Amino acid sequence: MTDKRRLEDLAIFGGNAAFGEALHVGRPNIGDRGRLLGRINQSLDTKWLTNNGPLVQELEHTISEMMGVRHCIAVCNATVGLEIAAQATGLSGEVIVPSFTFVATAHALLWQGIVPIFCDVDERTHNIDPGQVERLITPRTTGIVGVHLWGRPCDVKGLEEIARKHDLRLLFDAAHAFGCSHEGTMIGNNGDAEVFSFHATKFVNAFEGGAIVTNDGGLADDMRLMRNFGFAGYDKILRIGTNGKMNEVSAAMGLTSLESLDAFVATNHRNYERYEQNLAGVPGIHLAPYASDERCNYQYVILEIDRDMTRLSRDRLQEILWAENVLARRYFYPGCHRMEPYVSSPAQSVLSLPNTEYLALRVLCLPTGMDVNVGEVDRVCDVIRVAVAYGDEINERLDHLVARGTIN
Ligand code: T4K
Repeated sequence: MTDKRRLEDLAIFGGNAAFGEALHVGRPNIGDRGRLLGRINQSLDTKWLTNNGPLVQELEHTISEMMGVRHCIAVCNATVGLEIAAQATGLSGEVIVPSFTFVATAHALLWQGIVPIFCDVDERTHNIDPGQVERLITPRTTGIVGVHLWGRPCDVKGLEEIARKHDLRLLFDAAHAFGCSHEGTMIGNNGDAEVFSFHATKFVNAFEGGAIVTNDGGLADDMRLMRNFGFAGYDKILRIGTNGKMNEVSAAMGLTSLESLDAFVATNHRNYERYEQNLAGVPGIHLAPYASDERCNYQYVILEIDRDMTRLSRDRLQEILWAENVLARRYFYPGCHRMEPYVSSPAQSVLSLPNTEYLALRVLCLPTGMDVNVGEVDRVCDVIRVAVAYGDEINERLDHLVARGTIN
């Protein structure tokens, strides 16, 4: 175990790395392996591997019950789920989305020829700012996609009001928000539909997977058809569709993951509180808060780094952590509007997204999940504390090493 107290203790200056093995953001939670393998065996025994199999149906039923939502359509991943939801709600032309999100939110639209129009986020909540949405509406706008970033709910009411007023469809990318509530109601009940991700890195995973949830029966029927090429029977195609089906092995993992949901949340919560305690007095380091009166999954531990106070940029702090084998991530740098193909698109050239730019330079995501214990959280925090305590000296030394070409 490494004790980090002085500058020389940091691995970036030759000290021993705090971790022998990499500490990842998004290490999968596995759950009860026996239950998982039992379910996979069941699928092998019955030779029903995919196409709306019994495990997929059970998963859909379980999710609907948990959310208190009428319909759940399990899909192969959230990106395809968003594509299906966008098609089913008739999105076309332009759709307003935040830029501060994983690029899949925007890609799911552009992949279908819908132009994402990037909106700025609220600096405090990191979520799309309804106050900015309205000024982006044009005659070509057909909808809004809100993202509950880090599992913290969007201003749902604000977005609903705008959607109603301008007759727009409203979807939510709820990839981060499984098991979270908003004003006492589970996420999954808002807008026309919401889409969850069960990617391996999500706290509830299905290897790859996702779910579209909605209270609109007509929309649900349509999305079920779309998930399976538009088939309504062996030879009957009712509409255009894709292959968005979840397979039985994924559903087996999803169901097994759900059985451990409470344990996963408890561990995430414990780790979050430990980070909070450890970093409370560190100047310039702010932990993005979760509402104590809502259900939260705590799967993202998000730091905001105020460079004026820490004297260290977010990128320098990340470098220091990586040298210690703590693979902290710059989610979602640099913002979709700064990525191809959006950055080269004339539609985006007039955009000014100051809060997105500001956050994209300040946010750092720290490791948590079942693979991270409190002792490890303490060691990560020790590194951050030393780094901030010696901010100016670290900069001086690193600038010197960069100038000499020793590091980049
Ligand atoms: N909307 C939002 C807001 C999203 O955040 C996402 C996905 C989506 C939509 C789309 O959902 P899906 O279509 O994927 O269902 C990860 C995930 O790949 C991505 O799903 C997720 N968001 C995003 C936030 O994070 P990256 O860029 O971090 O890389 P990745 O997945 O290669 O690895 C992350 C870390 O996890 C690595 O350090 C290694 C570790 N890892 C990863 C995998 C896959 C493991 O230890 N084991 C594994 O099996 O994207």
